[in-house]
Amino acid sequence: MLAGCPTWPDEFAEKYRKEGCWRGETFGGMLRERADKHGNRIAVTYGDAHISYGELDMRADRLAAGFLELGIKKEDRVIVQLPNTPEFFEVCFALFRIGALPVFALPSHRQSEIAYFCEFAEAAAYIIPDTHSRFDYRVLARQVRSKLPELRNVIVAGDPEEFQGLSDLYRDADPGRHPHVKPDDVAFLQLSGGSTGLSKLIPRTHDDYIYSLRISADICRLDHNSVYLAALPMAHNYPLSSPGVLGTLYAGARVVLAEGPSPDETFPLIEKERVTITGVVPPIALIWLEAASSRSEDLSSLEVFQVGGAKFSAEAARRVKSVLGCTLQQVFGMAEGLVNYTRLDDPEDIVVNTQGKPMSPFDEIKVVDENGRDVEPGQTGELLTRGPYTIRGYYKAEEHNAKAFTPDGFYRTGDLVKVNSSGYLIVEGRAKDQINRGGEKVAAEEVENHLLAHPSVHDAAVVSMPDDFLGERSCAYIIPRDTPPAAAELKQFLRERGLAAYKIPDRVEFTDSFPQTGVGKVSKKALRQAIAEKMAQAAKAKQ
Ligand code: AMP
Ligand code: DBH
Repeated sequence: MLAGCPTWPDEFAEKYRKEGCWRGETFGGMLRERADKHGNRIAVTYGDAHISYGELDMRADRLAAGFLELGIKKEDRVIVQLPNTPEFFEVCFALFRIGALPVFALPSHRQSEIAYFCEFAEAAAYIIPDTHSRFDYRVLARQVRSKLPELRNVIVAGDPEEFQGLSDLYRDADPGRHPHVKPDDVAFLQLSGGSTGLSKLIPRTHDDYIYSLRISADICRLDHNSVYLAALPMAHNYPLSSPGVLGTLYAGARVVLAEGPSPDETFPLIEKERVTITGVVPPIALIWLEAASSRSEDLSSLEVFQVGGAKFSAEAARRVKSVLGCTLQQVFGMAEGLVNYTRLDDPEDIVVNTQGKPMSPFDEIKVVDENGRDVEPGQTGELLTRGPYTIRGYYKAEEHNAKAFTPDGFYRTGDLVKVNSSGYLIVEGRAKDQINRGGEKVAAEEVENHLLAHPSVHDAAVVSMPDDFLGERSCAYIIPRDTPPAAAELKQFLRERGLAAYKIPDRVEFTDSFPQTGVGKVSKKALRQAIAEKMAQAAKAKQ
């Protein structure tokens, strides 16, 4: 087992095996099996390219040989920052096969995030596209390398310039040289949205993740004829696994890759490829609902439309069936594990008004008050969970783990929920210091720390403010040292520090002091209320 990764106590591991959750599969083996069984079937469609299971399997082996030749070893961490292109799969399966661990960075991450992942994970390699969405990742790699000269390998899909070209790494396949990879080995490190400062790294094993794929594929009724459209960046846990692209490959079905989630990108693909299922976040769902009536594409192949990552309003949820002509599925999940789904045959009331129920009968759920005591049934409290695909601790985070998990191994989700009489969860809010910007999670503390580095900032507090479109946006309250800097200058300062765009505060407010709680902490609740009231008044004045 990779050092620094807490794991399940033996009695739990035994139970999950005995109950048939963990079946001893690995990702490398899973692809091989699909390729052996139906090698000619298409696994991935990207533009006019159709890649079969057999080809994907072969290319992963050839790349695995190249990675080994570069000196990448079992348990080495490799930062993978690839958009929705076939290389994503080839790279991941090649790494899985040699037991090296992808760390799934998002395409929107910049120098601040990437340098931290490389340094914290002691990365053996960093894999990027040449350019994507008009951004040159080689420039980013240069910045990271100037801070971290010890980063050995920068590997580029496309024109590598001074770096290592990915396309030059495909060697003769030699699976006999692959290190032995066990089902209970960590397969990769997923990212948490973060609540205390920087993103934590989440160790997921082959056993636990493949179990989550199997039940997800089952609940979403994937079969060989299913076609999953990857509209969101697939490195994110939701489009990766719920059932996402990996659940789709698990089911032997076909993944269609979209560059992005806009109707211009996705609607023609749905029509052309006869897509049956896709997943988006609430703001994208609103855009699709708006666009559907005025567009001519035939979306009739779509059977399941998943919405998750942030709370979807009941009003919008109610419109899905009539506007898009398919079944809505709400998905409430987290990269740490637990995923809740509404089921495809659930009644309208459940589908519209709840965020689903746990996918596994072995998921354990508790809803507790501030003192950790169970609330009365139906009351709101913090959701705690434990189960066969929920981690027991973050990677190399002993101190944080002591707070984020209960002594008996329940993960404190930081989500405020209530459970209805049929066991379905309704998300009511959040106890963690995080902004959920339309599914993109922003840890307040991370942004505050960057703001505090500005010479004119005395103190900073970042909170959410309500937003019709994104659900929430971020507002930075600043106590300036003397003359307040312009808001635009502060935002530019954060950009120059290499912070991902979605973490740049949407609004900046200056103040002389922060409201305090009884014990003298900054009252974020009071700040949230203040900005919400200010926005409501401004909206009223406009009318
Ligand atoms: P992450 O830590 O980035 O994996 O994000 C997981 C968090 O996203 C959860 O703990 C929730 O706060 C939030 N989330 C995910 N799906 C939903 C949903 N359907 N409704 C409300 N919040 C959600
Ligand atoms: O927001 C998430 O992290 C998320 C949402 C839906 C997730 O990780 C998932 C499903 O698996």
